[in-house]
Amino acid sequence: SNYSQEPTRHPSLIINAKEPFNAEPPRSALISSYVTPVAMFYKRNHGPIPIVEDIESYYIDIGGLMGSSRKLYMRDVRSLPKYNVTATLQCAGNRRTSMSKVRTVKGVGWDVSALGNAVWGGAKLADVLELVGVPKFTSVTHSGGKHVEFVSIDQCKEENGGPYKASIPLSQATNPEADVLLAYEMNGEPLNRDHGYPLRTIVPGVIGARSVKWLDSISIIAESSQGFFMAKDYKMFPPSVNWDNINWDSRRPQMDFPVQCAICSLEDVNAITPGKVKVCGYAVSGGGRGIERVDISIDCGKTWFEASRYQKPGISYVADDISSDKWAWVLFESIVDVPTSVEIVAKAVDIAGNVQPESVQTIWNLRGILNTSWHRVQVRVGH
Ligand code: MTE
Ligand code: MO
Repeated sequence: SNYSQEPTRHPSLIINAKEPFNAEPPRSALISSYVTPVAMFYKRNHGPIPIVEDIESYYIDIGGLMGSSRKLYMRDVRSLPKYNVTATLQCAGNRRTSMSKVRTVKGVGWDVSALGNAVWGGAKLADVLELVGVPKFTSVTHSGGKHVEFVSIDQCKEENGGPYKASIPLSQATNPEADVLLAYEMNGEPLNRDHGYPLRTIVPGVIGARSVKWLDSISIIAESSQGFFMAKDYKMFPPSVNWDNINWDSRRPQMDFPVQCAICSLEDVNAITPGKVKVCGYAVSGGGRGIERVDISIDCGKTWFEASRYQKPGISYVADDISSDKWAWVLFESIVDVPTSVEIVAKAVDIAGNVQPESVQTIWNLRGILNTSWHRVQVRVGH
């Protein structure tokens, strides 16, 4: 593996690890547009960025526990109906740095920007699987297939130089309403190398780790993928588990992400003049659960008031609005009067009534995933 042919990236990205390249935008970039520009979208890799030169001869193999197998070329993918799905992709390690302050965790550190909201264009996986004889709404094939595994062409050190792999249940893959895509576009442009050129999976509402980039093959398998990132990573353990007593098989691979929000208009280091302060950020939940509410407090959670939410700038968001983007974040905004130095807190509630936990201590886990605790920023009033 080597890193001599990495793509060029935007200079304002904050680099959390150089090789493999892992970077997130500054907080403020996330709230400057509803759809995150490709250049400002976080980049999460486990190896060098692959190069696919000849798009005409590029294909993915589809096979496994099913009727038939075949090679799928880009022209085959493009011949299927094209869908544009607005979906927020979020790394399970988002906000890991603040969890690591409780107790050391393993993994790349991230502030609050290991996520982004994009319009993904491509074919539905449910349509692709139909091409090889797997009907819509199948949960098990005649030969016992229950999961769909995606294998990449990249080379990851955790796989000893082998490819990145992940799987999702067949029932989700064959459900057109789940909007699982084989995507070749991001925000109306061909995917770029960092984000999976020429073809990647997008699994809306699920942690980013299952949206495999740079596809090489897809296969129907009986059990969930035994790849490192499914079996030995991206699982949520209780706070009592440490590296001496960990039993990876005791937990299932994390799929949906929980309700999350973060304030992006302020950093802990900001010194402001007393008066009105704009508190803006994002809120998102997994599994297609929309956001019901975002609450703001400036007295450590004793009293709260509600922020306004929108998906289209200027139009407030209604959680049960049929036209709302169910896989996508809402942005929120609130004007707060800050007379003295305070901690500003935000928490979101999703449409199932799930609410973010108050403290990061209670959800600490050794891999540092799913830090969805109330988001706090310290605002210093200076002069
Ligand atoms: N796919 C491959 N082939 N290799 C990877 O390292 N990283 C995963 C996922 N798909 C990864 C991958 C993880 S952990 C995340 S969070 C998302 O891709 C990040 O996607 P992005 O870099 O397009 O933001
Ligand atoms: Mo991730």
